[in-house]
Amino acid sequence: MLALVMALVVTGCASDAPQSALDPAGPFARSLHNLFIPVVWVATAVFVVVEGVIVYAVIKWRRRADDDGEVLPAQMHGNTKLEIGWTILPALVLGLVAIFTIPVIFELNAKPADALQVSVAGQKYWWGYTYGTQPQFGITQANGIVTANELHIPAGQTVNLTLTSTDVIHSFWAPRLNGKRDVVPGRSHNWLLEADQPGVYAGQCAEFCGTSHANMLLKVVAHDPVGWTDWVEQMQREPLEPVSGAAARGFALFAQKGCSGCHQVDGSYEMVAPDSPSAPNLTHLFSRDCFAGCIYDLNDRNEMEAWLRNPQRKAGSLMVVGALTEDEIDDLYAYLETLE
Ligand code: HEC
Ligand SMILES: [Cu+2]
Repeated sequence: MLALVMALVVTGCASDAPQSALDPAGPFARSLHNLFIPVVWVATAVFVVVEGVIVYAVIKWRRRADDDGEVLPAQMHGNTKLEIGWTILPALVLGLVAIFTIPVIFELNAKPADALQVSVAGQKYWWGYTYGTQPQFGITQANGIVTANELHIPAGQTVNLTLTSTDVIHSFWAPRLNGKRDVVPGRSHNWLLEADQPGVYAGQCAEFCGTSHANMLLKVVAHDPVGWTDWVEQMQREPLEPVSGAAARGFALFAQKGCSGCHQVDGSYEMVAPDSPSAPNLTHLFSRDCFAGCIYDLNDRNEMEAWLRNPQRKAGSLMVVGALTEDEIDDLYAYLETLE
């Protein structure tokens, strides 16, 4: 029993956990944390008092060895004072918790107009992000910025996410920056994020959404002001269509093999087939570090080639392609690499 408890306790600990709500890195996550910790202590106090009384009673009034059981203890039913007491006391405790909780609910549901606005689309099994034109954040391009899986934000600034889904219910969760928010088809939910410091913050889909739910990770990349300007500039640059060599062959294959039926590349391939599953916009694929729900390393060429060979290596993936030869894969890779 003790070994089991110890095992549970030990698996609950990691000194370098990248995705811990107990290590808040921004004001919204901190508000939740500041609520969570005192409530845990209140709950602990209640637990100790209630369990203490139970253990005391069980020991004090246990059946003794010399008790033959012939004389029953006094039988009683109900104690009005006690029952009123243990109804009112928990109500008071919960009322106290509510006093601190309610302002945080309002804080987390605010929709600050001066925040960076990003639309987030949860889909099987990846995250799509669209930033509309917002000159105050450097985004001047008429069609904004579209990217996937990695959400880039300026550090120290409030970001207002608008969450939508076209398939099933997902949940957006970047624990060090805020709690979870459901992403529900037919509805639009708001959620705030803010990171104090530049850095990379891990997250994931937190609502079971199908076979590859566990492979639907995300990353929030918070930039310092210079890094943010650079990123925005890179995202607004239109990639050049390759004119010769492997990349040009890959560019042609991108249409021939049906990739352009699902994937958009701004300026080159802009019409996806109406019945295709929604797929990540690849215009600036190589501005990212991870792909396919952030489970593969984009800087590892082998991972990308393995993906093109068999996108079903991610269970339940909605990417379906016919068999490609190794030469075709090399050419496609050469083209994808130009999308930075
Ligand atoms: C039937 C639609 C469809 C076709 C056709 C298709 N893809 Fe995909 N692709 C997807 C979907 C959906 C994903 C996201 C999968 C996931 O993460 O679960 C994806 C993901 C990707 C990614 C990773 C992008 C990212 O940022 O996560 C790359 C790269 C990619 N596809 C390249 C290609 C290439 C090259 C072809 C043509 C050989 C192709 N795709 C054909 C639907 C498609
Ligand atoms: Cu999901």
